[in-house]
Amino acid sequence: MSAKHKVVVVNNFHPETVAKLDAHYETTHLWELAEEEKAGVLASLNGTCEAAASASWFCDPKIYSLSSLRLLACFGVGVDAIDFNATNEHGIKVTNTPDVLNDAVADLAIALILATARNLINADRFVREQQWPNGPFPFGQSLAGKTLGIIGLGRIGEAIVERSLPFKLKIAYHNRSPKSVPHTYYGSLHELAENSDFLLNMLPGGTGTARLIDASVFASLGPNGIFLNVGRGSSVDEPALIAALQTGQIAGAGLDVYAQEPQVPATLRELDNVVLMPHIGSATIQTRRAMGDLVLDNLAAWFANKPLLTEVNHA
Ligand code: NAP
Ligand code: 8YV
Repeated sequence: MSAKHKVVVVNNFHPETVAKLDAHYETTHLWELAEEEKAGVLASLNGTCEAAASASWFCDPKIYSLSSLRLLACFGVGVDAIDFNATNEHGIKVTNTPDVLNDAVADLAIALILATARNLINADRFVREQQWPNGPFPFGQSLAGKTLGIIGLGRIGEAIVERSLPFKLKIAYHNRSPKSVPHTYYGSLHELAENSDFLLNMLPGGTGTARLIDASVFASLGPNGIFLNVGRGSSVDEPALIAALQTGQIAGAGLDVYAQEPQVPATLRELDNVVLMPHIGSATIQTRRAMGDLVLDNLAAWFANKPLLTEVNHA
């Protein structure tokens, strides 16, 4: 029997997948080592270990000191935690887990649209706190005929559109360039915001999108507008969002992602016009399993000298 290939597992990104990695490979669990041990252990793997697996949204930069590393197989689609200067410099290929999570994330986006438009979380509290006998719950907003503006219409955005059309929402979007889709394109983020009832952010993180959605975008969205963020917290100026919610500059927000996860500012948590989720877009048993299997499939392809399934092209 041939020896198992070595794989460094950077963090405990999905215990079920990590167990499968442990079964298939000779693994080193980097996160279980003391900080002062890591450099020595990685140095001892030099020359015999060429692959690592990590969460895509957080990584340990010490992994780049493993100079024989050639593949970093990431769990997650948004690869904003990966240092592409380091991977390019060291000739490390990076894979991620696109598409298999589109449905779950799109479902959560729709849930946030409904929860904010119909004030569902407060309505639940209203019943539990026995407020109903004192009078009816305030009316919400209908979806039919309203415009959903999507910032970053890509794979997940398309899955959101597919779910939005049966709710009779009209679709508009802003990307850096228009796509061949039958939805209204706005070359300006502000124009999209002005023409949207629901403004949903699906942008990736990273320096290219940092704080792109700022106070001026919330001013354009206006006092009846609802902002939704299922992309990345880093692309939003969070203090500006909180100020817009506090002053009624926008009507409400539904958020799955934040600037400094898992920290959510108290000023946001105390507002009644927001629905807050703990970054659970892809968090279903089936989706996380599919993401993990894609990590395993990319590693298997690498060790079999076959083309990678989902390489991130980050020129
Ligand atoms: P995708 O297919 O690459 O879509 C992203 C879209 O954003 C692209 O269509 C791109 O179009 C547009 N875009 C990128 N930079 C832009 C910019 N500076 N200005 C305007 N538009 C820009 O990615 P995806 O698979 O849909 O995933 C999107 C993101 O969702 C991920 O990167 C991740 O951060 C986030 N995510 C969140 C969760 C969650 O649990 N909440 C789960 C999965 C993913 P152009 O290139 O034409 O501009
Ligand atoms: C998860 C995500 O939060 O894929 C992404 O970019 O943000 C989500 O799927 C993450 O991958 C969980 O580890």
